[in-house]
Amino acid sequence: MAEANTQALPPVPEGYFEALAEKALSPGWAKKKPQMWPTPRPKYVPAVWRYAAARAALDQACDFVSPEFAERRNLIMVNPIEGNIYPTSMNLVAAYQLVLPGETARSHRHSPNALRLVLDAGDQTYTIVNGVKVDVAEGDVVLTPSWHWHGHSNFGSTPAFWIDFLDVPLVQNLECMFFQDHPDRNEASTAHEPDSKLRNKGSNLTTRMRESGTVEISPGWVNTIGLHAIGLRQGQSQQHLARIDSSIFAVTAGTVRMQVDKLGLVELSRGDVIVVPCWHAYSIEGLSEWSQLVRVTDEPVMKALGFVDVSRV
Ligand code: GTQ
Ligand code: FE2
Repeated sequence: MAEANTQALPPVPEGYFEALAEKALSPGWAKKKPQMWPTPRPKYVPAVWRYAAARAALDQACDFVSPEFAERRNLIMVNPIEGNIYPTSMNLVAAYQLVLPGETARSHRHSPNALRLVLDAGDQTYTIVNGVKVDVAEGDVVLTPSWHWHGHSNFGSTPAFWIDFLDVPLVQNLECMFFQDHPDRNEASTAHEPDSKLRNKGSNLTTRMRESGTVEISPGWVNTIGLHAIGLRQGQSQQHLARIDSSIFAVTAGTVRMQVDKLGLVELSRGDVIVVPCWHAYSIEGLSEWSQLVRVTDEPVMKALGFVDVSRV
């Protein structure tokens, strides 16, 4: 549309654009690329990670990643787009983590919000949050909101595997990153609260999912991350149009079949993870007698900022 006009305009003086560039100015009428578009254009892609593969690789890592670094013995689910080295979705990162019996991961706190979804853990496995020892067991969702001290200990005899979810990519983009190691290296616990508000027991979530299908987990406890537990009976399914938030799903029971734009059909079982970036329609169907997923999203960020899908209104 601008072309017809440009032809009628006088020529641009010699060296004009070069002089602009030296002043760090760029002509808005001759952009190198458009900066707005009609509907979202996600740069991240749908992708799947398998628990069995991650677990085998973590087991292997024990030979060369010492307990000293136990808080870093994790495998980050890096979205497989060109040049990416970290985020799983636009605003979130997910990682499989292993804490062996007898290990304690150093305590620290950071501005990013974090949570853990426990895949496998035996007795005597704890997260210490702000001095409170919180038990973790299979299926639990344990929250460590922004700037809460946290460390992990496995005093039992079984390896503990969980998935961490953090809003680190969001915090990096907002440039509000703060991080501190705990002065005592491992924070001593001053209380033991197996029923801490920060812990959503897997067994309770299952009961609630069986009653009402989808359950919102700890709404409002973490400002940036939305958490839902989804229960599906065999053959039960959900269809979702493209949406403005991005989701990471982890299966916590049974097997589901998902259909995702640009990815197609996949089957996912306990511990498997899939990322559905914004603006990808998807569906989920329960294949087992009973299946469960946890959906981790940046929905609260969109809501808080007042952004909505205006394309269908
Ligand atoms: O859960 O706080 O995967 O601090 C890496 C660093 C998880 C966490 C990771 C962390 C955490
Ligand atoms: Fe942390």
